[in-house]
Amino acid sequence: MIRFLHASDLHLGKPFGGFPEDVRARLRQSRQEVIARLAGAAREGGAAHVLLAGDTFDQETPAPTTIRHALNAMQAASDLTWVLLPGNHDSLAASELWRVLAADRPGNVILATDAAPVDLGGAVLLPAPCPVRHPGRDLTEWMDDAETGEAIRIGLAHGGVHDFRPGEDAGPGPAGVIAPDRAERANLAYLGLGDWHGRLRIGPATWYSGTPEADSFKPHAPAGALLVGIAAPGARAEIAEVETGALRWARIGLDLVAGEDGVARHDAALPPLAERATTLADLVVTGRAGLAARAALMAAIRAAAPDFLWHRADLGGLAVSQELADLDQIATSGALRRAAETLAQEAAEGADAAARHAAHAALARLFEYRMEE
Ligand SMILES: [Mn+2]
Repeated sequence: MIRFLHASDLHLGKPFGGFPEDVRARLRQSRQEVIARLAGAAREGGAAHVLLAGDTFDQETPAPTTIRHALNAMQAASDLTWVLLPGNHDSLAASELWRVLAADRPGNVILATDAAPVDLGGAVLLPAPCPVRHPGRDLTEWMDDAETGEAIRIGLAHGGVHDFRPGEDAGPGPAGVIAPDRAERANLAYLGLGDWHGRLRIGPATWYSGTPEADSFKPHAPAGALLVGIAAPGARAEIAEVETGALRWARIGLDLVAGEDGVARHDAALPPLAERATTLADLVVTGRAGLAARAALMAAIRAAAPDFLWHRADLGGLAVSQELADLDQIATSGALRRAAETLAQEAAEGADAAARHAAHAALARLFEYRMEE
C-alpha cells in the first residue's frame, strides 16, 4: 500500500515580468508558499510522499534564496519525503542547480536525477529525469524493462505526450514524445506527468497534475495536485484531485448587446468581494454598447478595480454606437457639438478600421469628460 501526492511545475522563482513589482513579489511568494500547502494536502490525504514531476524551479540558475527557501520548507515538513525530478526548465543541464541541491538537501529530499529505480517503501519509483531542456526522445521508454520484482511500479516524467490524432483534433495538453500508453506498456500502477500547467487525465492511471499555484489566465481546472493511493501490486490507482492554489487568475468575458445594462452584467460577473484581494482579474469586454452605457460601464470598472490584487480591462472589442440623445448630452450646439458630430461621422464612415476605431474612442472619451462634469 502506498499513498502519495503528485504535483509538478511549481516554477519557483518565476519572474512574472510585465506585472508591477509588488504584484510580482506576491506571485513569487505564493509559489514559494505552495510547498507548505502541498505538505498540508499530503498529510490530510494520509500521503507520506510528495512527488514533484519536474519544473520545481523556473530557471536553470535560481536565486540562492529561492533554492534555500524551497529546501527549508521541505525540511520543515520532515514527516514527508519529497522527490524532485529534473524537468525542462530545471533539467540536468542546470548542473550548478543540481550540485547545490545535492549538497544542501535535507535527509527527507530525494533527487531523482538518474533513470533508475528508487525505493519509496511500499512501491518503486521509476523516474525519467530530463537531461537537457529539449530531450527530443521518449525518456519513459526504459520503464518497460525496469526490473522491480513484485513491487508497485510508479512512473514520474516531464514533457508532452505523443498525440496520435491529426493536428486539428489534438486534445489539450502539450504535444510531445511520451507514449500515452506508457503506463500499460511498463506495467505502471500510476504515471505522474509534469509540463502541462493544467490538470489533465491522459488515461486511467496517467495524469498531468498541473501546477499547484496558477500562473496564467488559461482556462485550466483550479490549481492543485493529485492524491494517489495504490492498495497493492496490480490494484487500480485511486486518484483524488486536491486544490492548493492561493491566488486566482480570473479572465472575465463580458459580451454586451446594445441596450442592455452593462453595469449590472459587469457587477454580476465579478468574484465575491472576499476573494478579490487574492484575484488577478483580466476583464475582456466585447459586443456593442451606446456611449452612455459605455461611460457607465467604465465608471463601474474603475470603481471595482482597486478591490483586486491586479486588474486589467480591455474594451478594445466593444463597438460603440452613438445616438442623437448621446450627442445632445455632449452638447446641443457650438464647437463641442460640431466636434462630436464630426467624430460620429468619422466613426461610422471613416476611411479604414483604424480611423473608425480612433474616432469611436475619441467620441467615447469626450462623452466621459462631459459626464464627469
Ligand atoms: Mn512547466
